[in-house]
Amino acid sequence: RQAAFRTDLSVLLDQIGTGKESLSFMKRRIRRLSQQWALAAYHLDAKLESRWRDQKKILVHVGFLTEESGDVFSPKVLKGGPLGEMVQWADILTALHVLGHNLKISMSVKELQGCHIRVIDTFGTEPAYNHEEYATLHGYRTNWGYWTLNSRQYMTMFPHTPDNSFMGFVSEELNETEKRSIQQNKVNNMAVVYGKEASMWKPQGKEGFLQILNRYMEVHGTVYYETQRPPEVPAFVKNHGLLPQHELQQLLRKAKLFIGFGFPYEGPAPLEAIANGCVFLQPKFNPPHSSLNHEFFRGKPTSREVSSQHPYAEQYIGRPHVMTVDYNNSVEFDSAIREIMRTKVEPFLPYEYTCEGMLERVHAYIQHQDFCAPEPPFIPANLSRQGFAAGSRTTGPLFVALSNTTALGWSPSVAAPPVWPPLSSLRLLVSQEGQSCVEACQSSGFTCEPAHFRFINNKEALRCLEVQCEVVDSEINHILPAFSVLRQECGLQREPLLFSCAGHSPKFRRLCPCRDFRPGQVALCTDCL
Ligand code: U2F
Repeated sequence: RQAAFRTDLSVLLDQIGTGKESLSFMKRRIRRLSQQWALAAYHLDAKLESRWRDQKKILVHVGFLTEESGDVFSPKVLKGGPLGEMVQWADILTALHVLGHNLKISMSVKELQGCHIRVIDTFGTEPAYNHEEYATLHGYRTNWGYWTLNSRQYMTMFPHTPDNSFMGFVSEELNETEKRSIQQNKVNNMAVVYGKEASMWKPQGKEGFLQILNRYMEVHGTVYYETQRPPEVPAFVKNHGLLPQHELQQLLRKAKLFIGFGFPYEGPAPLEAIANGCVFLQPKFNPPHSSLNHEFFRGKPTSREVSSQHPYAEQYIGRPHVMTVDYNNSVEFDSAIREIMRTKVEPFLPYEYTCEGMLERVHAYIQHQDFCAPEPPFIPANLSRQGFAAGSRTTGPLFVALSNTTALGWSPSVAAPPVWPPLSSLRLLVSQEGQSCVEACQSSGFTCEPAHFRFINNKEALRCLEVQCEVVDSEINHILPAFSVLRQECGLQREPLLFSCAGHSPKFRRLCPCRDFRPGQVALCTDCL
């Protein structure tokens, strides 16, 4: 059956049920954003020009709210506990409903049946941690992960490593009139602190920079409290208590600055602040935080190095909306505050965090990602130098673009499923020693595409790149395909589940399958829709 866009959310709201603060929070959010979703559905429908979309039966098992999991979230909804996960789940449910799929919502393990799964995984799972046997043998076994899935079955909150699929969530969007009125009513010396729980207000050395901030600005907070002001919150702070989402938005509309103290990591609030015309000021982490050196990330199935409180804001948005500074350097901090008071910024929301952007992405995943069909072996029969259009070799990384599929040995007689993302998006690139494919692709303006590894994991790719190989081994190691310049050793990957954008190793240069992406939508290549 064909899926038809839905703009009426009442059936969804009924399906979610009642009886928990977490569910009420999600329903309030869905109601509040309903018009925005309807408009997005209308726009995407027009953009897709009534192309066929399969209607799928989707079971959404809200695992973190089940009794079986202990449901630690629900009791803290009104007490400053994490809301980011609820924001995301509310938005996923809405997106699936609006796209017209046949949803069943499960809140109990009893209702789970064997099915094709996708896992909502906030911080992501890298391939080395996902493969049970490899993780166990090589020290990547953690509390989570080792489910031996295709790593793209894990869906994250931000585009961390492209080894996983980026699911995301949405933020409030403003129309032109609202944008104008926000800019007229901005209070230049008003700051809101990021942190709804008192414990988030006691990072080391905080007194210093809060004093500096208070020298220039009126400081507001939305910290949960029961009866008295929490001792962690200084007396000069105007604390509003934990606010309902729409009231927080109103506060952000007036404020000029939204300031983070280092925790929580990677939440939705900075995007909401930036969307409401605030500058987000956050601490740089030097050295970066990771599962090796920080309690919060310990046991998480990733080696990702977190360079600031919100690396997405730092890397994908940046100045003038985001400023990432060293909070231990009071001169730098002081001048950042003064700069923020001087600069005029417009409300900004990356397309991938709009309702339309999220619908577009989820639509593409549902329509094109298929983890069940076995991938036919790729035989680069007539792969030759003509198969690759050579790029510039003299400067920068080695770089070639695959020109077309026939040259790669896809003969039309093979009944292969269509490749997605399409092969036209592939750009083969070689990383520097020690560099991952995430970084290598990013530094050339592309993104790593794990689905394309199987096309470049062959001797022909090495030959086209003119890599000197004394030997070419085929091994099980998550940094392969790669080669060592010094030893002239080349290695190909023997276990497709270990193809990894994130992997890197000091003495190896990696073969990286990069691809282009649509402006503001890193999950999708130009021809991906
Ligand atoms: C993140 O979870 P948090 O819930 O700590 O993330 P926040 O960025 O603080 O915000 C989540 C939502 O809380 C709302 C706000 C955001 O959409 O509008 N809110 C509110 O309703 N009232 C208020 O007074 C203040 C905020 C992250 F999302 C999780 O994945 C992580 O587990 C967690 C820890 O790193 O951080």
